Amino acid sequence: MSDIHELEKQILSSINEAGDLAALEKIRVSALGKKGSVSALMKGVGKLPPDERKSFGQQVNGVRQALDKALAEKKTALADAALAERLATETADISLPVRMGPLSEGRVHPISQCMEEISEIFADMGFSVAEGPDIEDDFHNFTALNIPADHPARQEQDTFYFPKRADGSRLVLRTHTSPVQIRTMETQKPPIRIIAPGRVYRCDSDQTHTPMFHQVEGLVIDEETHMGHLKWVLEEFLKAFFEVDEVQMRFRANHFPFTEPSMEVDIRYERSGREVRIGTGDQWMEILGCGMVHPNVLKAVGYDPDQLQGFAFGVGIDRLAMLKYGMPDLRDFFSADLRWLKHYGFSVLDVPTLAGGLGA
Ligand code: 2NL
Repeated sequence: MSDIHELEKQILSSINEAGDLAALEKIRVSALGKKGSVSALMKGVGKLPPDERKSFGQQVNGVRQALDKALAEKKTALADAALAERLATETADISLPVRMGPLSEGRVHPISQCMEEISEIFADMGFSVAEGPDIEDDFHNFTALNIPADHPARQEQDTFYFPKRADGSRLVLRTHTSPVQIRTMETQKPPIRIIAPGRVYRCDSDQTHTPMFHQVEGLVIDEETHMGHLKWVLEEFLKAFFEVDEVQMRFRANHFPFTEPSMEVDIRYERSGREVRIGTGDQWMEILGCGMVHPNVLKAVGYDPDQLQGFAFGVGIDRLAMLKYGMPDLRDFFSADLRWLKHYGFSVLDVPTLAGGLGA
């Protein structure tokens, strides 16, 4: 009997002295492993006379539990010590200047910067960012948005179509980011508050149009969101984006298949030299489209238009970026000219935040 306790004492003391995790594991295997000393005792239990079996078995079990506990405690202690050691020796001087290299040389494209800024502004109003595929099917890009088969927006010249598939259907490059909101409504329950920024594609190319451009759409769906909320959200967005205290907006009736009523929004601006000033002046510039989500769109995603309602809007990001950063030509965005990017690009380390100034 005393053998067991002698063995236990020995193992406990070697556990106590183990200098690292590898040594500890060796001790565990030599005691509790398949061929370990304690496991061997356990195997011997069967050979004992029946009247000794029970009490001996209990003792070996007790030893095993004590060893398990000691091993676990030592393991934690060793891990803590290893972490403390690393914290003490691996220091980083965060006040050192950034080393020359990709982080300091590279620039964030103004459009990426704008998308970050826009996401930051809407996040502050409780919106989250949704994403979806650039290649879409007809349902998500058109049908669910109340764009019927004979609608001009489906015409070949506007949409990049993929070749017909076996079933006759054709995939498209998304012509707006609306399909992202359709997919969100299909998979989530209201209330919904999202923006969907991203690339969109139209078969159109001239001085003011590129075949790929950037858009951000917003969507709010719940039981009582109305046009007053829409107006407030847009006003807050425009003020924050252009970093001005006041903006004046003008809502003009318009038509989109996916909203009813639909409106285009102009903002007041003026030119001073080559600069465009937003918020003051006597000129109006069309800046975005919006409206209350059409009941047919709600039906297409399985919502009940008698229970739910909300607004949506769409803004072109490229022109917003040109306005904000005073860039004269849209085509420079896509010319991949490093000199241009050095001039207009943003440092990787200038993360836009509302508190720190967006375009810092
Ligand atoms: C524009 C107009 C707009 C929307 C986009 C939208 C999305 C869903 C439902 C309803 Cl899922 N509407 N999007 C609504 C109004 C206008 O964009 O001129 N964009 C540059």
